[in-house]
Amino acid sequence: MSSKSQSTYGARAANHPNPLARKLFQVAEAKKSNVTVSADVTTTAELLDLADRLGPYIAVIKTHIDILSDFSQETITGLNALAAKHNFLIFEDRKFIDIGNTVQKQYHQGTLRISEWAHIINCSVLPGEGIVEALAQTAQSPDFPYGQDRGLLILAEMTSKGSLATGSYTSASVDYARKYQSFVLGFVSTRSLTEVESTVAANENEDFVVFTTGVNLSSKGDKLGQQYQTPQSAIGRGADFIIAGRGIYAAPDPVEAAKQYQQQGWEAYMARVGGQ
Ligand code: 5BU
Repeated sequence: MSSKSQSTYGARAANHPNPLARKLFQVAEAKKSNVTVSADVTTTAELLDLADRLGPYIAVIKTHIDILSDFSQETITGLNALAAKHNFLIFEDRKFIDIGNTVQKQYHQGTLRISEWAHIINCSVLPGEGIVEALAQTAQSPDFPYGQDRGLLILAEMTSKGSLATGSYTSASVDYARKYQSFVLGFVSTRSLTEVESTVAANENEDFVVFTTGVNLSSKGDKLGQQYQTPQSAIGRGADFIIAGRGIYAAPDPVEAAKQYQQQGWEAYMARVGGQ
């Protein structure tokens, strides 16, 4: 695991060169939460209701904005207001995967206007280096209106059974993260990737943030190939932020569930940093 994994969120916030990574760690520290809730509901009313009720206990809300049946300006305004009210960041799990010219338009134009409201986005590196270069170019262009308040996670591994995001694909994810470090915050992966072989040398100050999906306290998987691990296991393997969907929003009491994931995620983190 990376030596940075043993540092506190506060220390990582203080030392990180990327402003959005600093903000992310500051939010985690301030709210004592490393929970990202995957709010996979299908109407704006449900999404905003969940965001408002779970807001105090989470660091990040993860959306799949294209599963909403009624996406509109109200969705954007509501999400932005709740992010400010509860001090959480918004991660759109859009998984861009196309040539550079297309993803630039999907990110910064189009119906969903993702750049307007999503602090964090992610992409697959299946298309090659150009996808990372293109998204970084858009977000770092002088006319991009959201300044340094945007960042990218590279989807380096997946939790689904038989995932092909392994081996040389995962290595290339690390290569491109290192090459585009000013825009790439880190990875969506099942573990820390510090030990993964890469053609690009690690810089001694690098501190990639690891988000791990497929976290669930009461289930081992679903009927469609999803594979779960617990907060303890994910954080023990290097996750900095744990992502839980159905484990929270489909629980009988989502607020109680969010508190439980928050507590377990925080205890596992405290154990990792040696109770500092
Ligand atoms: P669940 O309800 O906790 O299984 O939801 C998991 C969420 O994380 C869901 O939004 C997926 O699209 C997302 N996900 C995932 O499960 N596994 C992955 O490897 C990646 C994303 Br990348």
